[in-house]
Amino acid sequence: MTHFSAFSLLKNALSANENWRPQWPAAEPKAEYDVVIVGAGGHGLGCAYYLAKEHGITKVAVIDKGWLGGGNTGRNTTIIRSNYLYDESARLYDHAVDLWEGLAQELNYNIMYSRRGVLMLAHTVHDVQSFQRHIHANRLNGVDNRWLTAAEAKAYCPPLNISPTARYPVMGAALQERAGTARHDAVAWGYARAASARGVDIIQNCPVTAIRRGPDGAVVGVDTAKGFIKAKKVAVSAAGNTSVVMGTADVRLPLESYPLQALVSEPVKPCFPCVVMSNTVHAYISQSNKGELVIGSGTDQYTSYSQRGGLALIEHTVAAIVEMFPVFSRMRMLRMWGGIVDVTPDRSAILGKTPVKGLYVNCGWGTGGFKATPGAAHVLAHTVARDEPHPINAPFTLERFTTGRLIDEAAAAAVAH
Ligand code: FAD
Ligand code: PYC
Repeated sequence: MTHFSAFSLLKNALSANENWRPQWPAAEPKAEYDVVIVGAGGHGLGCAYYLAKEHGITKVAVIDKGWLGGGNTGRNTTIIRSNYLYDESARLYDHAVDLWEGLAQELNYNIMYSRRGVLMLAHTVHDVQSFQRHIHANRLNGVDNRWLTAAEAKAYCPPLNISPTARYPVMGAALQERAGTARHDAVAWGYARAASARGVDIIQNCPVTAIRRGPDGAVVGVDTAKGFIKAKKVAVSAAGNTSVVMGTADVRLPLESYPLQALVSEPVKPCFPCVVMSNTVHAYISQSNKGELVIGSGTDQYTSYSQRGGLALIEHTVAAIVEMFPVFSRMRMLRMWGGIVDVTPDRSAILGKTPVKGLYVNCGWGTGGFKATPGAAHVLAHTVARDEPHPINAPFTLERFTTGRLIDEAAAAAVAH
């Protein structure tokens, strides 16, 4: 693997950039692995990387039905933050933010992590109370978050319209300065390259059709489009398709899969310094390094596996964006797309062991799992390697839906998300 450095950039520039080696080889499945990971998104690839690096487990295959990063990892709007209400969530997402900060150096790959700050706008008295509660809870957990008045929010984000007569008047905002964005594809590519360099096989265009269990009920491997692959352990990290994959092992999960859409504008010069989210109107916006405004909305109202959403929702989102940022009213939109997000009843992830020996699951990230990528991957690797949860993911069990020990971020946010 070529090490990226000023020297290697210069050397390759002198040969017209024609001598770069492939970043990872295309692998064909072997007959057997210690661990098979279903899903080559950021979470699955990251898990493979940490299994190899921190636990010395390198007989690992990451298998994807399509191209790596082609699921939600490559479709998301890249917002990273850790301002969740509950202690369990704060620990998990802040662990991820800690890892994001050093990830480019760790992977020797420019993942373009940008600490540009995330502003969450309050438009109602209820929003004000809810965000202030979040701020207090976050600060008790050592997570940075502070309250801004409407004028302070405008000073932080000059294009924001704070007219009190607006349809969605801004009554203030919660600001997490440590939050920001990263380049989504680069996260998948960086983990893939680093995992492959440690011996992991990355197998693309190979759907896993079933998880196979032996006579004692334990996992014995996976059936795939390229034949059966024996495995001592299987970890499923298949986002919106998780319930389908896990169903083949007779494990039922409390998941619903919904389309979630986003869109980008034509590129313009840098004009938008941070990320702004408005949960109440289901619209959020940032500017990519290419200059496009990256805009997203809430989930569609119906379950689907179609990877595209309805136009009505996007129309509503764009109308809200134009009210909050009238300066963008003449921008042209370039393209829109959708991903399938896996939503749990309490809007928190399921990350850990399952009732089936040797089978692990990482799902239920819904609309918000990109920010968790390094943290989730790190604790999933720990769980798979040791067959016991890391203290950070210990509360994120499947059993909580029978014991009632929920981590109810849905109720905490008081918006559908
Ligand atoms: P994925 O990247 O989806 O990877 C799962 C992989 O499993 C896929 O590549 C898929 O092809 C593969 N797979 C599925 N079934 C099979 C099978 N049978 N066999 C083999 N492979 C299979 N989160 C944030 O934190 N911030 C955001 O701003 C944000 N914005 C979003 C905007 C949109 C439009 C969408 C759709 C999501 C957004 N999210 C956001 C959520 C985030 O993208 C996901 O939670 C996260 O990327 C999930 O990562 P993953 O690696 O688990 O899943
Ligand atoms: O979780 O911050 C988030 C998010 C923003 C857009 C989609 N998810």
